[in-house]
This record gives sequence, C-alpha cells and structure tokens, in this order.
Amino acid sequence: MKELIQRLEQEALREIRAAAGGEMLEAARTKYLGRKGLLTEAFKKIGEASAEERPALGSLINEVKGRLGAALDERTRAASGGEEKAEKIDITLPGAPFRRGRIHPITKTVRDISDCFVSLGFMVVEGPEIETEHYNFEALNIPLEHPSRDAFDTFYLNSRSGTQLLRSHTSPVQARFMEKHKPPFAIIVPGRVFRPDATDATHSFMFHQVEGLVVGDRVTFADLKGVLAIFARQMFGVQTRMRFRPSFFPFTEPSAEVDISCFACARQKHLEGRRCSICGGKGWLEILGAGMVNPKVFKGVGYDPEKVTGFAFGMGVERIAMLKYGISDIRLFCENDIRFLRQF
Ligand code: 2U9
Repeated sequence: MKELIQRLEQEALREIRAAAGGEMLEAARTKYLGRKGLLTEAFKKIGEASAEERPALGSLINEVKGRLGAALDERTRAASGGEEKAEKIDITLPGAPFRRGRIHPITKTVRDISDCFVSLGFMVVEGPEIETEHYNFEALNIPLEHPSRDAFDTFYLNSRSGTQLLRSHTSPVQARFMEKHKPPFAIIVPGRVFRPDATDATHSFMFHQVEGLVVGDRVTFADLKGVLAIFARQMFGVQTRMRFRPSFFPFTEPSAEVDISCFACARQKHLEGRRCSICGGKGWLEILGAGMVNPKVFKGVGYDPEKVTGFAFGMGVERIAMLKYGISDIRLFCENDIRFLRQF
C-alpha cells in the first residue's frame, strides 16, 4: 500500500511538471486531489491495511496531498504569469490598422504645376495674402475706375494703417519681387486669392492661382509659347495641342487666353456624335491667361522697358484640378468629405 501511494505521487508530479497550461493542471488537480480523486480512493482503502500500518498510511497520504497541492499551486501560478507575459510580447498579433493621410488635391495640383516649371529653371516665390491697393492694383496698371477695384469685387479690410485688402490675385508678389531683384529671372508664384464672387459649382470666394513671370534681355512671345507648350503636355499628355486667342489684361500687352485640345474627346472616340461632357463639344479647354508684361508695369517697379522684356501667365488651380480629375463642383475641395479626398 505504501509503495502504491509513493508511485501515485511520482506519477502525479510527472503529470504536473508536463502540464502545458492551466487547463491540464486543473485536470490533474481533480484527478488526484478531487472528491473522487485517486488520493481519496487511497484513503478509503486504508481500512484494508493492518491496524499498525493505518496511522502511518494516513499521514503519508496527507503529506502527499500537501506536496501535490503545493506543486499544483506553484505550476498554476507560473503558467498564468507566463501566459500574461506571452500576451504582452505576442509579435504574431496583427498591428492596429491606421489609414495613411493624403495630399489634398489642390496641394497636389499646385505641386505638379510647380514641379513642371521648376524643372524648366523657374524659382518658386510666395508673398502675403493681405495686401495694399498699391501692390494689388496700381503696380499692375489696374486703374482706379477698373471694375475689379469695386468693393463688390474685392475684399477690403477695416484697417487703421491705410486701406488693406485680401489679394485678388497673386500678381502683387511679382511686383514686390521685381522691386527687390534685377532681371534676368524666372519665377512662379502659387497661392491663395480672394474674390467676393457668388458661390456656385465653378466659383468660390477663395481659390488658388499659380502665376509665372519671366523677365530678361529679349524674352519673346515665342519663349512664352514654348514654355506653356511644355507645361500643357506635361500636365495633360504629350498629344496636347494649344491655341492662343487674343484677350486683354491691364498688366500684359499683348494678352492672350490659352486653350488646350480636349484630352477627353481624344480619349472618347466612341462618343459618335454625342457631345463631350468635358469641353461641351468644342474640342478646346481654356486653361490660362498670358501675355507680354506691359511696359507700364516695368516702369512702375523701376525697370527700363527699352532694356528688358518679359512674359507672364496665370492659371486657376481649382480649374486645372477639376479638368484633370473630372471634378464637377469646386465646393468639393473645401467640404473635407473623406470619400472625395481619398480618391487622390
Ligand atoms: C505682373 C505682370 C503680369 C499675370 C497674368 C493672367 C494673364 C491671367 C487669370 C487666369 C485665371 C487669373 O485665376 S484666374 O482667374 N490670369 O489670365 N495672369 S497674365 O500677369 C502678370 C502678373 C504680374 C507683375
């Protein structure tokens, strides 16, 4: 009987040591120490032993119970601690997912336009959004009676330090640049501009422009055409054609509006008589205005128009982005709808 109990103990200890986790340890506890467990069974069999042996057998079983209980407790503690630790460093768990942000389509378009001109040697220049009437109008040969100077066409600010306004174009930056730098130079000026237009699908009181200015010795209209042709092809595809229509701006003379051949018509051979939704069937898209810098503008900043010539151009970034990406409403750029922004 004594050997039987000792063997039982060895067997139980082996099982406890080999147990792989909490569940197996609980099973061992029930098997050996439970109410119907093997040690309880052994207790019941003490009656079969002789009267002299019984006390020693009883205390042996109690000692074994104590040792097995202690062994089980220790292993259970270790197992649960181990499991906790393993959880903390479980490198197989997938990481918490997070969405990467994106560049706003207007920022992306400004960068694409700028990159093209930078690759041609232009320098990017920026300036203030709050301007004086001098830099926003006078320096650009825009006379006092010009309709754009009307309070309904410009945001004027209440200011103690003379009349201030929100710039209605980025051109004042070029005027400021010319005052501080001598030709030759080639700059592009991206930035936000403000006009109190009634808002609709194609007009907003705030939008972005990229304007360019090249000044130097014998800069010609041919240079203007060459630079803009490279830009149009880079932005809208190598097959893009350009056309110039005569126009008028106070700051350029002569002035032109520049169209590109409609990239959508070219793609949509299957239109078969139906009108192209991008160009309305005209085959051309207006993308920018341009011209040779008016000599009066040069005089105003202290350049001699007999010695230098220059060309300038300007484009609305929202319009370029809307054409390029087929966006039908300018307000989408400001609504922060993640379903819209995620598409770029
Ligand atoms: C200086 C001299 C000349 C900038 C120019 C345009 C033509 C033009 C419009 C395009 C769409 C503005 O966003 S828009 O409404 N711009 O057509 N801008 S030439 O000419 C300058 C600028 C600065 C000193």
